[in-house]
Amino acid sequence: MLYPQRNKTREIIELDGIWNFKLDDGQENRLYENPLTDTMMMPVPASYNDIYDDPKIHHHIGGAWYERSVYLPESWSDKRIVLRFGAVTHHAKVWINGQLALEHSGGYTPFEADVSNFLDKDYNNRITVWVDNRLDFTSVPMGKMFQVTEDIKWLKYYFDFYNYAGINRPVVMYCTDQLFIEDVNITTEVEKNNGYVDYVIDTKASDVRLLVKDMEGKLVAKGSGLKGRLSIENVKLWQPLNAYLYTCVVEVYHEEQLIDAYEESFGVRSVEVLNDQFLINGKPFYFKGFGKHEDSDIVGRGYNEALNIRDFSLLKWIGANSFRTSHYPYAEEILKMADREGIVVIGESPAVGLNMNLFQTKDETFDYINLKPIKYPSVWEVAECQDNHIKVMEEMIKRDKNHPSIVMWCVANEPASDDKGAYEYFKPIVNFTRSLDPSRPITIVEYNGALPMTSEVTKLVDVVCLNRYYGWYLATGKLDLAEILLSKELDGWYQMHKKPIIITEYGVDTLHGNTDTIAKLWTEEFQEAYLNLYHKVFDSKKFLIGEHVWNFADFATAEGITRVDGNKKGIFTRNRKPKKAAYLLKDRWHKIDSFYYK
Ligand code: GCB
Repeated sequence: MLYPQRNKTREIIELDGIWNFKLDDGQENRLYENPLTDTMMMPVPASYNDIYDDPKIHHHIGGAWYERSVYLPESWSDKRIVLRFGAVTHHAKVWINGQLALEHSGGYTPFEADVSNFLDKDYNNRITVWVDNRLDFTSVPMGKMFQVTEDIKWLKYYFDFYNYAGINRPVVMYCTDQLFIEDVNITTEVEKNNGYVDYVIDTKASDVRLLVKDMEGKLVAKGSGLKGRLSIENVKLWQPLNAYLYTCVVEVYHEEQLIDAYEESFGVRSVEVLNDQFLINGKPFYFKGFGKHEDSDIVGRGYNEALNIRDFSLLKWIGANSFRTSHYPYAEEILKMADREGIVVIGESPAVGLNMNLFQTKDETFDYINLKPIKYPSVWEVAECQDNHIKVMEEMIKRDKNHPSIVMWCVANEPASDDKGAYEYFKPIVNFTRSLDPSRPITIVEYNGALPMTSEVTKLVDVVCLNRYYGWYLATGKLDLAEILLSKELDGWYQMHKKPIIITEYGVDTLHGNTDTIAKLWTEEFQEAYLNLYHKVFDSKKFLIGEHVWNFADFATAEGITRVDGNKKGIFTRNRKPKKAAYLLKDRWHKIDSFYYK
């Protein structure tokens, strides 16, 4: 799906700003039929949870209503008009002037529709959005409603970040001609000094012309037709931390008149997993960076431009070259920043927490009303989300395929890969992902409990990605033991599978300012000691090709007895202040080149 663009032929109306808002009364009533009454102000984009001092809004489970209106300019009268949401978490229904115009499930990918027929050109059109934050066993991610009595209910979700909801990303209306460019697909190959650009343009138009321009705006290649191959002589490659972007200008003509145009930027680079190396442009790359979150004060998971640029600045400051979009596809704007800054990205789907046992609490394993224990089933016996998982892989790849920064797809984070049924669940999803994008390697991130001989999914992936917490969740505080366990386990994975390994999570909860002469749990000194130990082990393994610390910054989670005001494994606080360990990483990573470290 193309990102909205303003150019010679396309116009945009931004619909961000203050919308009317109210919580659903639980009846899921027909509030879209008339203008909403008794509303409050709600910023868009933002999560609604932390804007007001009202626990009912913060803890809300269920539907919520948003509303605003829009006038269309005269010039749009014979145009195709599209309404597009960057992301609404997790389900949305949208009415225009009381008529249902679009519907979408999946809280981290965009959706749009041609709404021309719903709009009144002479009228202030009312847009009403119903947002639902509930999850179940069919959704990605999964969740479950526990209803003890009519009033006592909670939404259990099987992931460690706050279930922020609302219109979390920008909303726009844009217009195109009736004959328009639907999609632009670009893949590249490199051979000696030449770059090859293979393109496929989706459009009903027949006269399609392409121009490729370099960063100075100089024409470097020209083509025409719906598909083809262009070559760029003396090509400048997109390199980690040294990005170079070309622009492909696609134009559609009718009777020699320009009727639609779209400019897609792309980089020329190659990616390949060969033996125990991850090659970018033919050279072995070493991942240094973080698992992140889209998370900040007040706006929650709402798109936050200033914060995102600040984060890229900190990534550069600390010497990182990559991050993973844990645990959902991030805003398109963030990927554009990564393309431009040369930050390498592992693009992850929202399939987090297909591993309910990791998250069970006493409340869910004991039926208080009938006073008996409840047996927790294996996730593969209850998950009904395979179709939606495939759908979200498709949405993510269709949205993100042209970003040079994305070098690998992560199909899921920490599923119960060692439970019977994991292989059957993942095989069709991985096959589908490969068929849609054969150009990028694939991974599934393994949880603490999965071992080289028990994981059923390692044979499906190109790179083994492990989240490891020896010294924290296991062998708590015993770093000498942690060192032995980590080292042995890493050797075990490599010996058995002969695939390169990235540690996609390692880290400890650390309270900023909590310091001690003895490196005790939760102190800044312990975080440093833990990282030093892991780095010593990493440096002794040639097949270990990357280190992503968990997490870039402290972030909000559901309340719980192991979370003090959220997850504190950040190297930066939630306000982006460095903990002591930030300097340790800065020192280490600036000495590690992106290429040929191993
Ligand atoms: C994990 C999860 C991540 C959690 C982290 C933790 O393995 O992938 O979402 O936040 O552990 O801190 O427990």
